[in-house]
Amino acid sequence: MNQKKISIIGVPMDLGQMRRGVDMGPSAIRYAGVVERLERLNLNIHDLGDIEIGRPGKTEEKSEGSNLRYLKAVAEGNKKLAEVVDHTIEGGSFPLVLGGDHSIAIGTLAGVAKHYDNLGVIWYDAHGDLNTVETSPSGNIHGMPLAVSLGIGHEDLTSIGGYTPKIKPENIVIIGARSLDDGEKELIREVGIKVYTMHEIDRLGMTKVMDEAITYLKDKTDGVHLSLDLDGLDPLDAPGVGTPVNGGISYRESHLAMEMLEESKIITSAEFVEVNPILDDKNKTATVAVALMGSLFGEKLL
Ligand code: Z70
Ligand code: MN
Ligand code: MN
Ligand code: MN
Repeated sequence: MNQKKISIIGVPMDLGQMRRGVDMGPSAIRYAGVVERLERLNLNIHDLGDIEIGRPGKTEEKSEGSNLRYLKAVAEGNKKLAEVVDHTIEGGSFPLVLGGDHSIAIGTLAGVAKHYDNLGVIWYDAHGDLNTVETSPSGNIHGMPLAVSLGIGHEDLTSIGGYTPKIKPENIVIIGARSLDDGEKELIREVGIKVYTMHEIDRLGMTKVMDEAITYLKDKTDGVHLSLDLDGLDPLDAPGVGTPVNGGISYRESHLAMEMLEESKIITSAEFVEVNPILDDKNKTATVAVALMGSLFGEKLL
């Protein structure tokens, strides 16, 4: 039988934001049983281990004339990640990337997008991650990866993989947004990104939101990357994240979303990010992440 091959890639990155500990996310997710869970689905799982991420000291936080934190080490780590993701797809395997903070989406998308003419992206997140050097309120690179992938941002980041942009605004759907900065709102309107905020999720229901998102992406894309930030979920269900925002997507709605994506067969790569075991409650958030991966890869209730 021709089994679907999945390659797990850990990225112990915590330099894209201020809360240390999210570098332990890949360990926490492995401890929560990701390999065993997916093996039960009769998938061919390869755990490629972790990408090596530099450990710069606090004094190396700001580099030459940039307000971006740990720019050099974030860029270096993402270059390595892009290579591994690229070779994973070349080898006919589905890349499943485990974060680490959301700055790693820069490398994941750099490795994925070169394999598609029109890559779609589902950005499941409380945030837009659409800040630029100019608009960022924090200097934290995990607030920038979607903008960087659109080709907007610091050149050391947009140039990763040797091409830019990675994605087009009309191929992006953001789901779960409830904490957008002014500059991000402006960019969303300016370039035209489809966003389902919590308002639309409550008004339409997750079924309609996912039906619409899938229909929106299906015909115009030749692959879709799922970038799932655990802070898209409500902090009651996923407390182990650096920037929890109340009023989020529930555990049940998130399972439904994953099940609908699985039925649609549109997802060609995925990453689960921002799991911080230091801030968590007995590895609850990593366990939720693994459960969602189960649904994304075909686990059924009956
Ligand atoms: C804010 C910033 C952010 C994730 C927080 C927060 C960004 N917009 N992203 N948590 N995953 O600093 O740019
Ligand atoms: Mn190569
Ligand atoms: Mn994010
Ligand atoms: Mn977020």
